[in-house]
This record gives sequence, structure tokens and C-alpha cells, in this order.
Amino acid sequence: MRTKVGIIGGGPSGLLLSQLLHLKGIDNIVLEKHSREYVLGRIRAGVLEHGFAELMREAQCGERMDREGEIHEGFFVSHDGIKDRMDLSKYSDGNSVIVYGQTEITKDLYDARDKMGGKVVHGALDVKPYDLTSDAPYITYRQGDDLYRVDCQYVIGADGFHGVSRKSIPKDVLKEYEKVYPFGWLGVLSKTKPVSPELIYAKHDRGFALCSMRSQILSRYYIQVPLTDTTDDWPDEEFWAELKRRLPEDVGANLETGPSIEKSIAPLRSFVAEPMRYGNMFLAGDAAHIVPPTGARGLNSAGSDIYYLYHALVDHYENGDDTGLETYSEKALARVWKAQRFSWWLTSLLHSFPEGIEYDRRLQDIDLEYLFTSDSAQASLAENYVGLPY
Ligand code: RFL
Ligand code: PHB
Repeated sequence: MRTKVGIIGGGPSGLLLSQLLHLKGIDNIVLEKHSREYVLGRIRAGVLEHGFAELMREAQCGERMDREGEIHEGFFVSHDGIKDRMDLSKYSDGNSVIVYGQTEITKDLYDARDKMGGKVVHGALDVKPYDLTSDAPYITYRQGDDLYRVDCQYVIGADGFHGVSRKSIPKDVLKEYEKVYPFGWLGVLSKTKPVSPELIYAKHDRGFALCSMRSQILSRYYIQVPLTDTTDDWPDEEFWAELKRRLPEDVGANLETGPSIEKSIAPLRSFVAEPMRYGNMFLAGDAAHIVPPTGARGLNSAGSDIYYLYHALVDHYENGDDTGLETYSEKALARVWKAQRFSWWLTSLLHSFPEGIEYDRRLQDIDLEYLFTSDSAQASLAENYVGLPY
């Protein structure tokens, strides 16, 4: 088949771009390796910055998000048995974030693609892009024993960290930057009332913990664990007991526990690949960059890539103006690196580092004290957390 834009990956990045382009009459196809059920079974992001929410509205997919998502104007940071509140709204000109799960975002995007007759192929195996530096690139894939070919003008690599797109860029063109943290996050989803109306980021000598939520009856909690741990090491009772230990006493006393309905461990990693363009292929989202989840930047950074790409492609097709495409990599990376810095900083501030020296721990303490006694420091955190401008 022939289309204008061939999108590899049917996660939030690929689907959002597909939907936005379709609304502008730009023909495209999404090739997703897994089934829809598998994609929707992944529990990931929970916090949306306002720019991402705006993009969902522009894609005509914001209705349920606006109805069911919760606006959060602040969050707590607990340490040494106390809770400090970060007032996002006060320190960012009235801005806020929306707590609405990535699973719901993806579902809303799939529903919209279905309604509009969008082309989304599931179970697209052995996807491979070719002739990326020519003006006639193409993608091949397999479904069962049948082989297919998609001829397009642009290829979008939105196939996540383990995808094929980034790997198709020659090694002498691509520069990769990586930092692997010596711990992971064990996440649990449970049908329990969230322990706090706002998120709690908990710093503790035993390790970091996060109290988040998906709704008023669905909680999402995380604890920092060693990389060697598996979910088998963490039966529900032990998870709840450890989470409680890492929270201030009054918070722990109110913790409602229950059976986990999802439990998984994610390693923490920072990663950037440069450039984000190779010939007529453009990388977006986790395919090009990863952050540790501490700053809630991953999905939101994917959103800013999609914003730049969407406008660049519309400028190309509607006005014959290629400036956006030419400057995409540079523009996207400038924002990506700021999200990297912020995520690294918040991760370094709140986690317990197994090899950390006493000096580093003192710096963490003073950094936290500075944060909650300085309006400028809180303004900086707020500005980054609600999302830097596009
Ligand atoms: P995805 O979601 O990985 O989607 C890529 C899609 O491509 C498919 N794919 C392929 N398809 C065809 N051919 C191939 N060869 C393919 N290889 C892969 C995959 O099956 C998949 O469907 O990338 P995308 O769309 O760029 O979206 C990025 C986000 O998923 C990610 O950044 C966030 O989840 C990160 N993240 C968070 N981000 C936030 O902004 N706020 C948060 O609160 C937040 N919390 C989190 C997070 C990530 C976490 N984990 C598990 C890493 C919490 C956690 C625990
Ligand atoms: C989540 O709810 O999954 C979540 C929230 C905030 C983060 C990371 C994850 O920083």
C-alpha cells in the first residue's frame, strides 16, 4: 500500500500523531507489533502536563480525560517524618497537571482511530524501514505468513525504547547518551482509596516511595527496589508493609491495603539518542529518549515531540514549508534535554543510592531544605513539573 506517513509503533506517540494528521487530511498508517489488549495492559504514566492535555483536545480525544481526569494543583514531598507541599499552581501562574492514566489515553486514542476509520495494523511483525535517505522510503512487515510493503514519504519511529527504528540508523550517525540507575521501581495497582488526595513523593533512608492514583478508587504505588529483585520477592503483604515504613506515620496509618491487580518492576534509566532525524525518518517519544519516571516526564516529552512533528508535517503538506522538518531534531532535543536534567535532579534528590557516600546524603538534605525555603527553587520545580513551553 501507499501512504504519506508510515508510523512504526502504536503506543501513545504513534497513535496521537496518527490521529492529529488524519484530522488534517494527511493519510497515514500505524504498524504495531503487539495486540491492542497487550498495549492496553501496560500500566505506565499517570501525570499529564497541560500541553499534553491540550494536544489530546486538539486530537478530539480530550473529552473523557476532561471528565474523568483529576486536576492536581500540587503534590507532597515527605522526608524525615514530615510532609512539605509543593504548590504547583501558586508557583507556575495557576498551572496544574491532570492525573489520568496512560492506559486511558491510549484507549481514547484507539477509540478515536476506530471511529474515524484510521489504519492501525496490530501484530505487525518483523517491521523494517528501508531507503530512509531517499525520497521514497518504505516499510515492510509480516502478519502470519503474509508479507506487506508500505510505501510512504516519511517514516515515524514511535516504537519505544526497544523498537527497530532507532536501530536502523547507522552507528556512525547516531550518538547515544545513557545513564543507568542502580535500582528500579516496583509498582502496584490496587482497587483501594488513595492514601492522599495529592501525590506523595517520599524520600526515606530505606528507599524512595511514591503514592499516586488513577482515580478515587484506584491507587498506584511505587517503592524503590534493588535491580536484583523480582515481583516474586514482593508478595502483597510485604509490599504494603515496606511502603508504610517509608511514609510519615500519620500517612501510613491511613493506608488502605488490598490485593494488587498489577505488579511490575521497571529499571530506571536516562537515555537520549541524537539526532532524532535520519533522512526521512523521524524518531519520537521513547524511541529516542527515556527518563526515570520520578519527574513524570516520559509521556509528556513524547507529547512535545509529537507537537513539533505534527506542526512540521502540516507545514510541509499544507504550505510547502519544510522549516519545521529541518529543525525538528534540534528543537525536540532542546526540550528533551531539559526533561532529562529535571528527571535526573529529582531522581538524585529523592532516592537512596546504594553506593552513596555520606557527603552525597548531606547534599540531598540541604537541597530539600533549600527547595522548601526558597520561592525561586519551588518556582523552578513547578515550571518543570507542569511542563516547559513547547
Ligand atoms: P511506547 O509506549 O513504548 O510505545 C511504543 C509502541 O511501539 C511498539 N513497538 C513496535 N511496533 C512495531 N514494530 C516494532 N519493532 C516495535 N517495537 C515496539 C510497542 O509494542 C509499543 O506499543 O512509547 P511511546 O509511544 O513513545 O510512549 C512513551 C511512554 O510510554 C513513556 O514515556 C511513559 O510511559 C513514561 N512514564 C511516565 N511518563 C509520564 O509522562 N508521566 C508519568 O507519570 C510516567 N510514569 C512512565 C511512568 C513509565 C514507566 N515505566 C514502566 C517505564 C511510570 C512507569 C513505571
Ligand atoms: C504514576 O501515577 O504512575 C506516576 C505518577 C508520577 C510519577 C511517576 C508515575 O512521577
